[in-house]
Amino acid sequence: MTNRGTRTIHITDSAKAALRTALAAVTELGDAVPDTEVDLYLEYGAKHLRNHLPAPVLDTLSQWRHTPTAWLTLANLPGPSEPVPTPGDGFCDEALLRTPNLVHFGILRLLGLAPVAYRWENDGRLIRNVAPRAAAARTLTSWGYAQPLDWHTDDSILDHRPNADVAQSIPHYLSFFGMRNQERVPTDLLPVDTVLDALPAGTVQALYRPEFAVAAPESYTNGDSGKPLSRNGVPMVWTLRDGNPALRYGPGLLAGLTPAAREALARFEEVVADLPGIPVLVEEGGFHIFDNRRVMHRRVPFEPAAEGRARWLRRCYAHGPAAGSGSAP
Ligand SMILES: O=C(O)CCC(=O)C(=O)O
Ligand SMILES: [Fe+2]
Repeated sequence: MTNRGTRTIHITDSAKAALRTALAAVTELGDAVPDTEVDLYLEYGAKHLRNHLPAPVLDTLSQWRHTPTAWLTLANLPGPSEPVPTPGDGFCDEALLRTPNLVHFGILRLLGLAPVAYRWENDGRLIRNVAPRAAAARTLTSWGYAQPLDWHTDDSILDHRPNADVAQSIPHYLSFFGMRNQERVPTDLLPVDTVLDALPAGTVQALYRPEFAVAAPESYTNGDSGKPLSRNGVPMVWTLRDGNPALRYGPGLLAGLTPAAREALARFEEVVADLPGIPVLVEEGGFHIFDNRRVMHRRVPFEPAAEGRARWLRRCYAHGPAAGSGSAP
């Protein structure tokens, strides 16, 4: 499958090889893993990417900081120096993943974004291994695989307001590094403006009103205390500072608090069910980022490849620069 409708930036084999060699020689990390010293990964990853990615690629990444597109895909980046099997229980030894971590965090730094973790999700770790876990097969989480993950945005229960504390805010971006995807299962994207264009004006207006309640997703049920379990009186749609419409939505998680809100939610769900979306295939060595407010995403059910070889994406949430600051860090 090709990434239809999206432009993938393909890194040349020679740039990939030079980057791999440079990242393998990084000595400054010591025993640091991203959860202990993320700044080192951001800094040294970005430094070597600046030295080895072709100039047009660096230009595209730096332009993106000023005019971020709703998603961006890169292909042919270096993975681990030795093959690492897909973890079967959701976690793995980060020390084996220095190269992909330097690439992943280095790109986030070049894009002017800050990685984010929530203490009640994924053991509070920055990187989520989006990989099948037999015990979670039927769950509606990124460890599940036997059920569809229908159109949603992540962490829609969190605060959407631009000045909210980052630790309590809806993640601005989902970034992925592809470890393997031989099953060729895409992540489908659906832009919010496509959805709003397909709805009557009155429905759109109702979605902007703070007349909805939102509940926590399944991935929150085993978290630490401090996690929010519901939020009342919020809009489903709001406007970002750059004028783009933003959305919070998860199947079964939203409820209208007024008849108009309930009607708008029902219309929204009817329309969304019929919209096709755009498949993006994150392959081995691929990097993919999308705006969790400007697009919804979904994943079809799939049959994982043999143990250790199953689809494995590494996901990290990220936030843009502080609201109103205008420039990236
Ligand atoms: O498996 C995927 O492609 C996406 C899973 C997902 O919804 C997520 O990681 O938030
Ligand atoms: Fe998701």
